[in-house]
Amino acid sequence: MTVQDFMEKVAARNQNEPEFLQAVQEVVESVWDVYISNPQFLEAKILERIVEPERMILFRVPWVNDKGEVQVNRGYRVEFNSALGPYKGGLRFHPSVNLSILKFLGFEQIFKNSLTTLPMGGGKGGSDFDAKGKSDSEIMRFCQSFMLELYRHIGANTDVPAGDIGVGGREIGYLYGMYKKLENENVGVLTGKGLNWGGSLIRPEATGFGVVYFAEEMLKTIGESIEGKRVAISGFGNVAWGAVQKINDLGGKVVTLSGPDGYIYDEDGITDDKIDYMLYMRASNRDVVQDYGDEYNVPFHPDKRPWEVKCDVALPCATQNELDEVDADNLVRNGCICVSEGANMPCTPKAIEILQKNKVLYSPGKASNAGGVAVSGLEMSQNSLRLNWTREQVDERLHDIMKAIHYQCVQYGQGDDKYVDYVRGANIAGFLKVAQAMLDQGLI
Ligand code: NDP
Ligand code: 2IT
Repeated sequence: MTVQDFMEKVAARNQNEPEFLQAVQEVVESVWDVYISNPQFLEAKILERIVEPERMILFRVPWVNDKGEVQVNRGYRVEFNSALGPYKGGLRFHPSVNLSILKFLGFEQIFKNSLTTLPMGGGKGGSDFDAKGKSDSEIMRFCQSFMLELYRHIGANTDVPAGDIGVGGREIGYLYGMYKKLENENVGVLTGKGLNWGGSLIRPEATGFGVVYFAEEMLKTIGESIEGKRVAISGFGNVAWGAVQKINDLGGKVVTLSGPDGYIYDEDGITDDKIDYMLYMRASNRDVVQDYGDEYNVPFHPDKRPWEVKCDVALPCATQNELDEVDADNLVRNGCICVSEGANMPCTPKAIEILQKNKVLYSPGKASNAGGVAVSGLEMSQNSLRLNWTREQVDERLHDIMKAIHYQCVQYGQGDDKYVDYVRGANIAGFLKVAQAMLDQGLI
């Protein structure tokens, strides 16, 4: 059997799911040699089993808008793999959401969670709900209706959702309120909760902080650091917000942000005094980055991506497939030395090939954006202990976890020329732990 034979079978079973197949292809290519040289894995058909979700739940989400009109959305939860612990992963609310996207995200989450060193399985969920232009009460009613079905499938020891695109602290609050009303219990069934009701310090910043900690580790391998570097960031959501803060802390300068409408270029940098404006833009539900350009009188480039500007480090933090081969060529030509993914699968396979061929330090999201789910894991620990750790305690653990993930990538991904293939490293390290756990637990 070859990778191609294997992928043909997966493709036949998962038609019209390009994002899912893209994610599977990458992992299968990375782990293939390890897989076929281990008779136990082969006999137990670990890879065939790992690409099949343990359970997928699809449901109707009816709600009423401010005009009194009935609306219908679709809700999903993909419970992909529980070998390492309860299913764990975010909820995405975005009009583009479909089964292919949630299966790709759930699949990636298995290996990401494995890399964190914490006991968490992989899952993902969400809805095609579009928050753009919706009022706060509409968002609340939608979240309540969504939980009215989801609650029976999740639990603090079963499946623990969190945020992703379109789901932040506000949405988690409405979802948690409804869960509590239905189950009459206060438990760590969701993460990303508010600080006064079970949330963890640093969780909002965690993904962005983690991406930058990871980039710092990558840069160290070539004797470099974030200090003094020009950084291009895409998105202006939760992940981008945390990354900007940490880049500033470490003495770098972020010169771009982007949205579905284009990107802004701020030569003076997104300095600390401008960071709160990112929160304002997200909470406005307008979904445009042009507002930043107007507010600070800096250039806005409509319908363009930030990868055409000169930068040393690029952190794609918006969404999947937002950096293609043309963008990768531009980055290489402009002297970019490090691309670390904040979003899930933002670089296309061709872009990755170009970056790696040019020996640019490149890390896949499952390694570099794992800080978010890692601190979610720490939130679960604090909930179980009924204790809150300090900012410093959580940040230190996060930093240590990002270093541990980096170490695993180097261990399995470093080649003879010392260049680290972080894709191979992350996939093999993440896979081995899950595969062994599946073997240990028998045919389930
Ligand atoms: P947010 O909703 O806070 O921000 C997402 C940003 O990306 C927004 O600016 C959003 O604009 C933009 N965006 C979404 N879709 C598109 C699109 N098709 N084209 C251009 N821009 C788009 O989400 P997060 O910051 O939480 O998530 C960003 C990425 O990071 C996602 O890939 C997510 O999976 C990943 N991630 C998130 C983690 C977390 O803890 N939050 C953890 C690890 C990874 P708009 O909504 O208006 O389209
Ligand atoms: O993609 C991700 O890792 C997340 N959206 C965070 C998941 C979580 O459970 O915190």
